[in-house]
Amino acid sequence: MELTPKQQIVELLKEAQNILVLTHQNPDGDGLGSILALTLALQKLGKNATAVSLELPLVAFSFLPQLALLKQDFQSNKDFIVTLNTLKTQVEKLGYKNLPSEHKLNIIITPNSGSFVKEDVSFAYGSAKVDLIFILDSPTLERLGPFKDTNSDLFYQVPTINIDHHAGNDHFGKVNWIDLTATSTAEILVSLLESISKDKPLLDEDIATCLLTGITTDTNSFQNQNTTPKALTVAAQLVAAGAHQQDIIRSVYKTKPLTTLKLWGKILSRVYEEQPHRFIYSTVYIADFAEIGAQQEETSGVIDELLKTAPNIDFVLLLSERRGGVHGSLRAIERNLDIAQIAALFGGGGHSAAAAFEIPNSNLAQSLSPILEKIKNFQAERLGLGVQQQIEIDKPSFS
Ligand SMILES: [Mn+2]
Repeated sequence: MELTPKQQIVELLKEAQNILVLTHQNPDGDGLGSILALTLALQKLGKNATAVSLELPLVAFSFLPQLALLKQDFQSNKDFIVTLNTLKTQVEKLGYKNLPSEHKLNIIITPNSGSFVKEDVSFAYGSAKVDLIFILDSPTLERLGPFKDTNSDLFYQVPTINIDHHAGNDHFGKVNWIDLTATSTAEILVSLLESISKDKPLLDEDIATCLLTGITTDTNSFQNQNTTPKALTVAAQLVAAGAHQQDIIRSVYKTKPLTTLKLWGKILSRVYEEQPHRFIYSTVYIADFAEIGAQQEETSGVIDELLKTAPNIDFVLLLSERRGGVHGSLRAIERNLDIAQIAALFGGGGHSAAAAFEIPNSNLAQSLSPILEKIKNFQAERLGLGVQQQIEIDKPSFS
């Protein structure tokens, strides 16, 4: 009988001792909360688990428990092993001599009798000191960013477990647990933790706080359409286990640096309404970030917390100019609109309620009008704007 991904993970964990836990580049609340929670849980089981994120977490996540566990660098074992065949000749003495001026190291082997020949020597690479890798909340290996490039050997040598909830996940792992109905990777982990330690419950205050952070941020504090009864039940379970829900809300939702408020002010002052195409958009320029001293990431939130509250529209678009291109963030308000279709017009993607796209090597001066034109055409077709007159003639009672 074939094992489920969860059962396969439980089996792999029985053998594994040195475990690496990773998430995507620029980790969000779900990525960070998930790797911290899993690392803490594995350590409780006596495993040598290490969470690595090359970037420091955003200030908003500094409340997360045990953040010090997070390593900003990682060296996989790159030992070079010289093997000597001692079947015919035994070693009497072993030494080495460093010759820095010649950039050489001599390894000196003295036989007890007879002599060694060239054929007695062979070379190998040490196996990585990692025997299992978890990759959490990352739809592709590429999303790991620079970590993937500097440790590419590791992903060939060591089995990888891919746990995620994104529709675009490309099943890069040896084991893939992709649950599209889960709000977050953290929600999937709650079920995993129950299975890997049936006798002794792993949830404690810290682990529960990390996991609740993932569910809270990926549902935008239980406001998004993706908030399922299951997510609420799991969240209740985590609060009961001691999760510090108020810390999460205060740090993630009720505290904003001044630079963020100023940046959001700029964005709000530039909101344009496109009617009858039923959307609003705003723009933020590289010069704005420089002037305010704000970081790129500080735009996140303005769209969900403020722009989305606009009335009589189907969706919101925020265009931010970045080094190397223009980034578009989209959020649907109208339930029957799959916003990923609009992102796809520009080669992007996402979920039906939230999606994004990237226009490389461009700036807003070049790309703003063509982007708006394409979206207006899409909406005109969708809403039947061009043929409105005809509809009224055909169906006089339409109004
Ligand atoms: Mn997530």
